[in-house]
Amino acid sequence: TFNGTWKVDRNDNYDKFMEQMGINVVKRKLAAHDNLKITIEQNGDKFHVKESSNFRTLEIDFTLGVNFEYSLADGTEVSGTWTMEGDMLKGSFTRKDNGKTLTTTRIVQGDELVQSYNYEGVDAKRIYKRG
Ligand code: MYR
Repeated sequence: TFNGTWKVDRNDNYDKFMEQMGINVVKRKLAAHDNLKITIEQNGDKFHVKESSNFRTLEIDFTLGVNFEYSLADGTEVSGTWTMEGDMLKGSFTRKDNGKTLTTTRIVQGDELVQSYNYEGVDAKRIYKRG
């Protein structure tokens, strides 16, 4: 289950990924240590996610398979969907500024939540622990 509060523990190739996203080095340095914490509440195909970091706090609701809008911490607007494939959440989000697609997955592995990201050929991961 995805339910619970998750705190980022470590990143894998996240700097390169953010660079591919066009984020400048100053913001990347801050984002690498953003203290991101997400609280996930799943009820069937409905999700409520609370996000807090050094940049902001926000809450978002989405339903699997239903398109929604989201703004990344740097203000980049995307729209897309999460779907569930087996035990994995799969997200596909299109940037409004350039039409390019960011894909992401979430899976619980042992006591960790692993979120992977892909944008224009660059893969990254952020790994969370329960907190
Ligand atoms: C949520 O489930 O937490 C809300 C929807 C998230 C959709 C987009 C996730 C991609 C975030 C990428 C951040 C990378 C910034 C360069």
